[in-house]
Parts: sequence; C-alpha cells; structure tokens
Amino acid sequence: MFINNAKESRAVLDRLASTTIDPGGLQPEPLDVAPFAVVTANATCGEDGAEEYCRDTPGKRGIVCDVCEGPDGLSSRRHPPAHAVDGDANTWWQSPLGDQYSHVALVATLPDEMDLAHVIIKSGPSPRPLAWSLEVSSSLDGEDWRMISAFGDKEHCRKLWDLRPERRRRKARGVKNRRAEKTTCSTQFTSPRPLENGEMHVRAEAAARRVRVAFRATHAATPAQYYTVRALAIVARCRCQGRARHCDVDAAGTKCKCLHGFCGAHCERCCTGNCPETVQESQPECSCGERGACSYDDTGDILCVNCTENRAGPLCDRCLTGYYNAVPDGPCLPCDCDAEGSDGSCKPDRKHQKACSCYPGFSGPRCDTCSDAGAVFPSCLVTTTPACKCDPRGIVDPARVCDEVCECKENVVGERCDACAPGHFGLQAELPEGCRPCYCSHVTDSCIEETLPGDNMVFPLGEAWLVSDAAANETLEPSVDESGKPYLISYEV
Ligand SMILES: [Ca+2]
Repeated sequence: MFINNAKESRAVLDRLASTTIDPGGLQPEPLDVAPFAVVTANATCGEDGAEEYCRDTPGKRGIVCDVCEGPDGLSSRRHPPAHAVDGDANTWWQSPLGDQYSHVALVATLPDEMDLAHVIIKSGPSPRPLAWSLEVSSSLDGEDWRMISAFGDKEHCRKLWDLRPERRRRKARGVKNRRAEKTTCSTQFTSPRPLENGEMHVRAEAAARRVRVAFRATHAATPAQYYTVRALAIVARCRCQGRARHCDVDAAGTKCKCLHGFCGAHCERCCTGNCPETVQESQPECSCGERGACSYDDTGDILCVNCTENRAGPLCDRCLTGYYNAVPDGPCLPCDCDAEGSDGSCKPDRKHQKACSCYPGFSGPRCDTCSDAGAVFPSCLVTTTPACKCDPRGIVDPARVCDEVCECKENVVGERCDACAPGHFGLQAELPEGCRPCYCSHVTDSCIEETLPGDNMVFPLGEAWLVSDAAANETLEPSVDESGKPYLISYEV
C-alpha cells in the first residue's frame, strides 16, 4: 500500500464510498486497484544505459545530481515503471532525459475492465509535468484510447489539444458535472512548484481496462527535464451490473459478490431462475440460507424455493406436514405418528419431544393408544354392551343374563329375577332355588335377610326359638342351664 499517500488516498476512497449511488442499482465500494495493475512505460531512465540527471531541490542543497541505472544497476538507482505502484515511498519511476522523451506514457493495465472513479499521481524527485493528459482504453492492447482530462498551461492546451484552457478547478462532485463530457484543458497543477512530491488528483468517471498517463511537456525553466511518479493510485469500482455491494479484486481479475440470485464475475447471469429485474438499494437480501434457494415474487419480496430437508413455506421456515422442528431453524424430523390415531402432524412439546396431534379417543406420543382404558386399539371404540337385565343370581342359567325374558329360579321373582318370592329370602347364585324359605316360627310367612348385628345377641326368654343353619336343614334347640336360662353349646355355620 502507499505509505506517504495512504492518508490522502483513504480520504478520497471514503468520499467516493459515501457519494450518492446511481438510482437503479447497487455499487461495490471503490478501491485502489493500482497494486493489482501491471504498469509499463514506453521509455524509462537508465534502460539504455546509465545516465546522469540533475534537479533543483527544496532547502539549501540547491542543484543535486544522480545517475539512473539499468536492470543490472544499483537498486537505489533503478526507476522502472513498477516503482510507481510498489507501495514504497522511497522508489519511483523516472523517464529518460532528452527532447525525444518529452512525450512519454505510463500505462497501467487493470486486472479487469472497471469503472474508474479517481486517479492520484504523486511525483517523485521532480516538479509535476507542465502538460499531460489522462486517457483510458477499454481494450487490453487496442488503440482505442480516449482522453478523460488534459492539463497544461495556455500554450500547451492550445498547441497539443486545441483546447481552451480552463482555469477554474472543476468541482469534484455534483451531478451537473457528470454531463460535462466535453474534454477541457485545465491549468491546474501547472506550477513548477513544489520541486518534488507534488500531487495531481483527477476525477475520472469512465469504464477502463487500461489507464494511460501521457506526459507531454516538462517545465523548461528547471534543470529536471524528465518526469517521475513515486506513487500512482487508481481508484475504481468493479463492474457488477448494479447487483453487488462488495467485490474481490486481485491481479487475476475482479469477482463481484452478487446478490439476489445473480452470479458470474460481474453478476451478469441469474443463477436461481428468478432474479429481480432491478436491484434496489432497499431490496432485502436473501435470507433463505441453507433452507432453500432465493427467489423473488412479483413485488420484489424474497421467496425461498426448493426448500431443503423437508421444509416448506414461502421462506422454507416451516416443516412439511408429518415433520417437526425440535429447535428453531433446525432440521425437520419425521413425526412418525400412527396413521390410525392421528392426521400425521406433530409439534414439539415443552421438552422438545415430538407430540403427535391425536384424533379424539387416541392418545400417546404417537397416538397409538386409546384414551379410554376399556377401548381397544386401533379402533379405540368403547364397547357398548346391550342392556343385559337378568340378575345372574336369580336366573336358571347364569350365562343367559342377556335374555329378553329372564327365566327365574323357583323361589325367585321379578322381571329381572332379582327378588325372592314371598316367604323366601337370601337371594344367592349358589342356591338352586335362588332363595330360602323363611323360618318364622309359624308366626308369619314373610321375612327379609338380615345380617347379625354383632357377637352377642339377646333373645327373649321363655319364647320358642330355634337356631338353624342357613338352609334350615338342621336345627338346634337351646338347653336350659342350672338357673333355667337357655343356652347353646356351640354352633358353626
Ligand atoms: Ca514507489
């Protein structure tokens, strides 16, 4: 990079980067491409043999002389064209002495055709040239040179280019000047001072593959009858068709970082099949990422197409039905839901585990179980049995509880065979007749089943009673003890 020139070069770059962008497209930032350019000259001091040159110097040293040497000479005495773009402030290119070398040109071949914006030339140990022009060519080796700017005093402006000298410095910025295509000859930079390191800044808006600095006249009054360039800055933008904000440049060429689906070194092609007609500054950049390919709808909004990894939606940010996203922007994984119990869709639960959307009656992470414990997968229908009304304890055949008309056992009554016939009690499945006849000491025929209230029972004395087994097949009469009270030795049911 330029050492002495870096600060000024940077300022120019900053100013250019902040200038208004042409409507209808993006622009990559301008940059100094001279370090990537190949620079040649049609004549160079010392290349035909060592030659002495002299010059006036600032300060008290006055006239000093030195020698140019050729390719085999001392490096400090060699001044080839490459020294103009080597980034070294101690080196420079220098033209030979002599009238035949008053017209010498330094040509910089850019790595690609680029949009030129600004050229800065810094002289070495000599005054700036009295007359010179900046020219561009769109070809690598053709003679299609076009003059961008001419500089000189009145005499040279007329003599060399038949141009009227323009004293007023052209404004560096402003739309008005853009239409001023007519070349003028400026008297700017024509002073013989400074004696060294003078600079020339030229705004130059043109497409260029080659940039030529054509030196035409030196200041006759100074002993330094030659030209020098210590540093050359060529500020240019890549040509990206208004479809890139950034660009990579090296000696091999330029490569635009194309946006919105365009591709190619200069964004000359559409690689998604659906690129916007014009790319506006405000146009959102593609944000489909890995999820899909960028495209645009009719209004210029982003569309993501060809969604990857089972994604779906206009931005490929959702999962296809039957897939779920455990983490945002993560891959869409298969739900693997049961086809009988769900519509196949699922979503992650709070623990990022998938949860299938079950139909009513189904449950479980995969919807492969029934909500009702009594139902059977995969139908999961609750078995609604017919109203089987017969009491199995009271019917002849306990398997026929669902008969329309219940067939009751002998001592059983009721539509459902669930009651003992009058004079009977204790409906039991084990009893062939269903109920036992009441034993009521012939006092009554009616009885009901009762559970004995406890261990001790007190019966009235003197009244006739028996203790029988449940079937009344055996009876025990109480004995009378010594005091005349009845008692039972033992009885087991
Ligand atoms: Ca240099």
